[in-house]
Amino acid sequence: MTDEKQKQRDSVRAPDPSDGPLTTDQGVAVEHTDDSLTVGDRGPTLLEDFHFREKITRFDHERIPERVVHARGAGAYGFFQPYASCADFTRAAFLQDPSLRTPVFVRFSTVQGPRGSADTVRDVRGFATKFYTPEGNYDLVGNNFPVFFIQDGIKFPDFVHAVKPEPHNEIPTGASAHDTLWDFVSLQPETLHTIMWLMSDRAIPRSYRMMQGFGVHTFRFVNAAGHGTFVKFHWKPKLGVHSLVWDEAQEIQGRDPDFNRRDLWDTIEAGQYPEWELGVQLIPEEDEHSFDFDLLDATKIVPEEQVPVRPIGRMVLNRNPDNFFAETEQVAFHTANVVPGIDFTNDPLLQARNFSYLDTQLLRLGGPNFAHIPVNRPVAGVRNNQRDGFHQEQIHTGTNYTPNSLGAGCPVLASTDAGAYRHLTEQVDGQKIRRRSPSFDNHYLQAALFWRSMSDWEQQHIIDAFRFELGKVSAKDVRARTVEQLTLVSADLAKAVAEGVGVHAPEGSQTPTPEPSPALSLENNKGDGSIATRQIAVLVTDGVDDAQVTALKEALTAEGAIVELLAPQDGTVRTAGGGTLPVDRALPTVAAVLYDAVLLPDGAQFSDDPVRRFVRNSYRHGKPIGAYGEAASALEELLPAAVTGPGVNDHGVITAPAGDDGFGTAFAAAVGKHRFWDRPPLA
Ligand code: HDE
Repeated sequence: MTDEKQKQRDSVRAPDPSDGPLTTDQGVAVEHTDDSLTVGDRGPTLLEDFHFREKITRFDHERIPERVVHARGAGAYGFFQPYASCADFTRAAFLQDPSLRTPVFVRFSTVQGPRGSADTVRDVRGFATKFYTPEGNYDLVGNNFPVFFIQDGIKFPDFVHAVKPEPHNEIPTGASAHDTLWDFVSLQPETLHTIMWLMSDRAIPRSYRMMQGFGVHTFRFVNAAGHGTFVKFHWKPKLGVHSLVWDEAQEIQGRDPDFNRRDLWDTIEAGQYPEWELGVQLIPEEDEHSFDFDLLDATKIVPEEQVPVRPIGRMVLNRNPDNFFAETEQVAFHTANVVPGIDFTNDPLLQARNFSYLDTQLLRLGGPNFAHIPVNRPVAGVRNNQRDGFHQEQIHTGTNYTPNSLGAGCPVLASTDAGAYRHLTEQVDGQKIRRRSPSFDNHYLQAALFWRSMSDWEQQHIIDAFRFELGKVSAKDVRARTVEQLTLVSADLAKAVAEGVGVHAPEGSQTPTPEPSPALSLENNKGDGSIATRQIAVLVTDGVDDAQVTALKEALTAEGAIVELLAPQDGTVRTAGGGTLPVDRALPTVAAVLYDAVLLPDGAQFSDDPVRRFVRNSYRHGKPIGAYGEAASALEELLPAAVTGPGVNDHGVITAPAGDDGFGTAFAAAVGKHRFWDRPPLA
C-alpha cells in the first residue's frame, strides 16, 4: 500500500538510469569514463578534464561524520495503527482513529561501535521511531533497555568517553569489556541498574525483530482539555523476546558481522514483516510521588506489576529503504520532535537530549536544512520563516518575517483547536542549584530488583558476563571496586563474580530485597511459541531420505520457518532412492551459530568433522536438535548424554524412528521454545 510517505519518496527518486546516458552533475552526456584526459598516451593528465575532476571530487566527499553514538544501524519503513482512540489521555492525531495508518521509519542500532562494527556485540540497542503524523513528525527515540546508565545528561560525555574505545589505541571496537568503562562504573553507582541489563542476555538480541523497545524517560500525554498524564512507552515484539548466548554472539561477530542487519532486511524482503505492539504505562499526575523512586529518574523502571502496560496500537515494518546512505544514514531523530498531545517531563536526562540531537545533526548532516532530506521530511506541510543556510533545497517566495502585512500576514498562526502545539501549563518554582535530587539517591534497589527477577539460567548468564567483562579489565583495583558495588546488589552475585575474577567480595553488606518483577525475565517474554522466521538447518548428505526431508521442510515452512538444506558441498546430494536433492548452502560457507535449530534426517551421514561440529555447537548453545531414523542413533553416539531414548526430552533433543508422524510437530514445538539451558555437558 502506498502511503503519504511513500508517495513523497517516489517524488524525489533520482531519474531512472535507463532513461538516458551517463551524464556529469550538470547533465552533460559522457562518452568515456574509464580514462582521464591526457597529453599523449602516457600523460600528463589535463586540468581541463572536468569529468575526471568532478568524479574524483565527488568521491572524495562521499563520507559524512558518523553518529558519535549509535553509529552502526539498520532501518526500515512501515506503519503504526492505534487499536482505539486514546483521546481520554492524549490529543495526538495519530492516536485517535483506529483506521488511520501513520507511516513510520525505524532505525535500530548498537551504541559503542563505529559504522562498520559487528552487530552481535554486548551493547544496548537503539530503537528509534519516526512517526510521519498529519500534525508533523513525532520521534520516539528509545532503546531496548528501559533504563539508562546515568541520571543527568551532563554526565553523558563522561559515560560515552568511558565506554568508547580507549583514546590512546582505539581499542576495543564494539565492546564494553575494558578498563575505562569499568573504572567509571565502579565509581558511579547510578550506572549499576543498567549495567545489570547490559550483563544480561538482553544485550545480545537474537534479532532486532525480537527485542522490546522502551521510551526510557517518563513523558507526558496531554488531552484536548489540557490535562496531563505521565506515560512510559513500551514496544513488545510479536515474536517474543529472544537472545543469543555470549559464546555464540562472539562467533557470529566473525561469521556474519551483519547478522542483525541482514536478518531485518531478509525477513522484510521475504514478506515476513516484523511487528510490535505499542503499550503505555499511564500514571495520573496526582500519583507522581507515590513510588519508592522518582519518576524523573531514568535509571528506574515502573514495574509492570505496579502499573500495567496498556496496549494501544501496533507497528509493522514492511519496506526496506532503497538507499542505505540516503535514508538509514541520514535519518535524524530528535527527542524534541513532538506533536500536540505529547510533552516532556523535567527528567534531566531528557532535557539534555532535547538539546543534543539537533546540535549533533547540524554537524553530522552539514547545516540546518537536513529536514529537507527525504527520510526526514514531514508529510505535514512546512511553512515558516526559517531561511537560507547550507543545502537550502527550496525556493521560498514572499515575506520572511512575522508580523507582516506585505505577505497578507502569512503564514498565519494556528489555534490549539487547529492543531497548534502548546506546552503543558505547569507551575515551577525553586532555587537555582547544581545538585542531584536526593530522590534520585537509591542506586541499588532496582539493580537488586532486576537480579531477583531473573530465572536461574539468566542469573548464570549475568554472572558469566560479569566474569568475562571484569576478567578483561587489567586494573585489579577496578575489578575489586566493581565487586564491592555488587555486594550492595546481591551477596550471591558478588561472590560468584569475585571468584571468577580473582578478587575478594567483602561480606556483611546490606542488600535490598525488593519483590521480584516477573515481567522482567526473558522466561516470561517468550511469545506464543511461534516458529515464524526461525532458521532451521537440515544437514543432508548422499544417501538421505528425500521424501521425508521434503515433507518436513514443507510442514515447517508452512508455519513460517525458514528451512535450509546444508551439505558438505554445494549443488545436489544423491538421495537414498537414487535421485538428487538440491542443496541450499555448502557447510563451509555457514555455521551452526547462524541457525536456530538443526535437523538430522534419515540416511544422511554424520561422520564428517564439519557436520559433527555443527551439531555439537548447536547443542552447546541450547538449540533444539531433531534426528530421525538412523540419524537418531548417530546423534546418540555424538551426544551420548543428551539423547534419552526416542521422543522429546527436557533438553530439547527430539529423536524418532523413520516415518514417525509426530516428529515434525514435536520438533516445531521445541523450536518455538527457542533454547534449552538445562543440558548435560558435552562429553
Ligand atoms: Fe541518545 N544520542 N543521547 N540516547 N540516542 C544520539 O543523536 C544523547 C539516550 C538514542 O538511530 C545522538 O543523531 C544524550 C537515551 C538512539 O539515529 C546524540 C543522552 C536513549 C540514538 C545523542 C542520550 C538514547 C541516539 C548521536 C543523555 C534511550 C540513535 C547521533 C542525555 C532512550 C538514533 C544523533 C538513530 C543518538 C545524545 C541518552 C537513544 C549525540 C546527550 C537515554 C536510539 O545526539
